Amino acid sequence: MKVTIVGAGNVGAVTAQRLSTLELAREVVIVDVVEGIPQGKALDIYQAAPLVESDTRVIGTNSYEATAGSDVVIITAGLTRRPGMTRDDLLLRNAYTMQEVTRSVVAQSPECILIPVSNPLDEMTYVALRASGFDRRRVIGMAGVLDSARLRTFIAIELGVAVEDVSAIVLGSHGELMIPMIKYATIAGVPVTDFISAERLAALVERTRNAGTEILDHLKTVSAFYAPSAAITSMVESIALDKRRIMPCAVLLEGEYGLNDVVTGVPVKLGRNGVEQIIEITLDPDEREALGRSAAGVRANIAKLSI
Ligand code: TXD
Repeated sequence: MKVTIVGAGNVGAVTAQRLSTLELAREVVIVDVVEGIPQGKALDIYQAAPLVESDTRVIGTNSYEATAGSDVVIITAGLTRRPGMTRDDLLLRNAYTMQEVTRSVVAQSPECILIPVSNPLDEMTYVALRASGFDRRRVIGMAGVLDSARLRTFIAIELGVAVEDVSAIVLGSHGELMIPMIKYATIAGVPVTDFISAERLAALVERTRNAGTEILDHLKTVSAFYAPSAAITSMVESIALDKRRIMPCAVLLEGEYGLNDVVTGVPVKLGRNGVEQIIEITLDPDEREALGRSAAGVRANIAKLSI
């Protein structure tokens, strides 16, 4: 596997480190517009190779030639919201970046699988899909894996149980309108509702919705990046090893869940070809309505973009 990461910021660099430590790729290429940053971070990560016993080559660059023939390309390029910047400003700025980056990536790696990460995630995944001209199976936004990990962590903390025994899935768009599916959350196969009161569960759901903001409040100037990079890595692992794990990912819907021409988070089977299957789980009427509302928010934003 050859993996390119566009954006040598916090998420990009930690993802490169995780991929190389786990030796999930033969080569990891980090690209950024800022001169020196991808080169320096790549070299630093590469120099850990003998210590972590990894043979992954890690390369940093400001141009796309070295990315040629990548199997997977992760796009973390873009801005995070600054004071005085509206959400719409961010949407337009990052959409422009996502479009430019996607075109550059695709010119070098026409067969790759794209994993957009930049925010607003669902909208950026739509932009990458349209800019690439790829089949929807090869454009897979990362958000649900992170949001689900956050919910699983909070449930494990609440009960003092091993996180690996907690299973939970979060659907919908990445943001306040995400839909933590408590109905399907289990602990060692037993419904979570057998363990935690409805009131406490509502609090855990709320904490999950605000998990990114909670971290931002602590860090002030940068947003979360350790768990996001772990989420990206588990997606890459499922693709690289053709594990066919079921993970919530942001994909284009074409009729599934009654939604069309919009990207939102749903469970998919991830394998060597990207999305091997979109899984339609049974939703209650209120859950279906919440998913519709979540998707409507994304659709309204997409309409603001000239794509
Ligand atoms: O769940 C999720 N999807 C997310 C999304 C979880 C965490 C972070 N999320 C979003 O990912 C976040 O809101 C940002 O939009 C991206 C990247 O987050 P990160 O924390 O890594 O941001 P940084 O540290 O600011 O890094 C962004 C890098 C920085 O080095 C810029 O120089 C670079 O992107 N950048 C570019 N690289 C290449 N090409 C272009 N055009 C470019 N523009 C900026």
